[in-house]
Amino acid sequence: MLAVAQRSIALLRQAPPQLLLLALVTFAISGCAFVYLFLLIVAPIPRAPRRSEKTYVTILPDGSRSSPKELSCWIDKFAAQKELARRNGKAKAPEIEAAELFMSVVVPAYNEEERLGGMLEEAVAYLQEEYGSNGRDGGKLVWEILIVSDGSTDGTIDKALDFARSHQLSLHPIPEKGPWKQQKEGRHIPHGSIRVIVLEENRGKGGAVTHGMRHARGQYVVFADADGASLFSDLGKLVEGCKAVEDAEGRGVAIGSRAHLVGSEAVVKRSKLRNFLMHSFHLLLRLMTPPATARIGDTQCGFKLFSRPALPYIIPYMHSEGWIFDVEMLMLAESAEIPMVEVAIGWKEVLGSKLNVVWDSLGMAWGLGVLRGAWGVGVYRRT
Ligand SMILES: Nc1nc2c(ncn2[C@@H]2O[C@H](COP(=O)(O)OP(=O)(O)OP(=O)(O)O)[C@@H](O)[C@H]2O)c(=O)[nH]1
Ligand SMILES: [Mg+2]
Repeated sequence: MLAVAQRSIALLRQAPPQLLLLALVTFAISGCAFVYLFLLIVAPIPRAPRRSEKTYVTILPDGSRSSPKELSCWIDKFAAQKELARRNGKAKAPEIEAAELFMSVVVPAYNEEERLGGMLEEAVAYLQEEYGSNGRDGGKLVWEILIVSDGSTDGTIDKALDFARSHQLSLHPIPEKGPWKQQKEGRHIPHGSIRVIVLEENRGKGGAVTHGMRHARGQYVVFADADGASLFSDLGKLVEGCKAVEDAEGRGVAIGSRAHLVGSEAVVKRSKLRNFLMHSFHLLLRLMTPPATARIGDTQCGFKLFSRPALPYIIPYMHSEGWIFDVEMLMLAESAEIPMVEVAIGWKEVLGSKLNVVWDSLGMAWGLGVLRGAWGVGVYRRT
């Protein structure tokens, strides 16, 4: 082995410099081509939404379940306008269609029949109190909740619709148990506030969130986990934070953050392995992401708010279907120079997490590597 190496080095020494240079360039080009091809094969490309996934069901005023209705989809209209502008040689990108209501809440839900009720109870309590007149006196809706069932095989869909029915029909709905505070009675909500979208097959949290955000009608769009771990009433802080940093086009992102809780009881109580993996992931993030994303203390919190004008710069270019999607969203926002702000929120450990600490951490590290590589070599495009 040593002899072979020595012979090769001797041969290289004898070779003319032009030949050496050629060998080096060929080696570099084939290396780049290999990396590009590899990333082309492994980088996830989301599947197109199926016909049924572009519909929703809700509860009608008489309490019955609606037949599937067409979802309004800003992204389809936006893409069509963009294509038209391109054909007409216009350089300026079109604007996203106007909001129909103030707040859209997207809830990704994978087998969440146990946890969804408590989260919804808190969400509607806050939304109805804060943006009160939702649909009152036949008026327009002010908020909506889009529950995206991510190929759930349990009773998630029925749970969501039962919640909508009981809260819209009864004057005194029986409150669901929530992780934060118990109310004496549930909140009465107008019909149509809750829409259920069903993905035929499981895509992962990133796929479910992105799908919901393609169909949001709000001026602000927040996604929130179905487990109710984030203190929902901190939504107001996110809105304030976002408004404070929005640019001239109204673009802004507010990132719910648990970074201030590191060292607190809730985090310390987590297993040593989980905390170790969390810190390793943060280190990896800091090394591999561009500066504004790298500065964010908590990229993974399931409570992030986007102003509507920011959406066309992020949602059409999303690829990640799994847990790493938050990082992709933030990197896209950063590359479009959208102002971002991290906002400390209340948070609570909720039983029933489906996260597999070891496998999902490995998956996240792999996902981050592929994402960064695909960005670097141009497999993922951002315009
Ligand atoms: N595990 C999992 N969750 C999904 C999936 N698709 C959507 N989700 C939703 O993603 C959200 C986060 O799931 P959790 O199990 O609470 O995971 P987490 O919040 O990242 O982790 P914890 O901090 O342990 O709670 C929930 O609303 C899930 O229902 C999926 O394919 N798998
Ligand atoms: Mg959770």
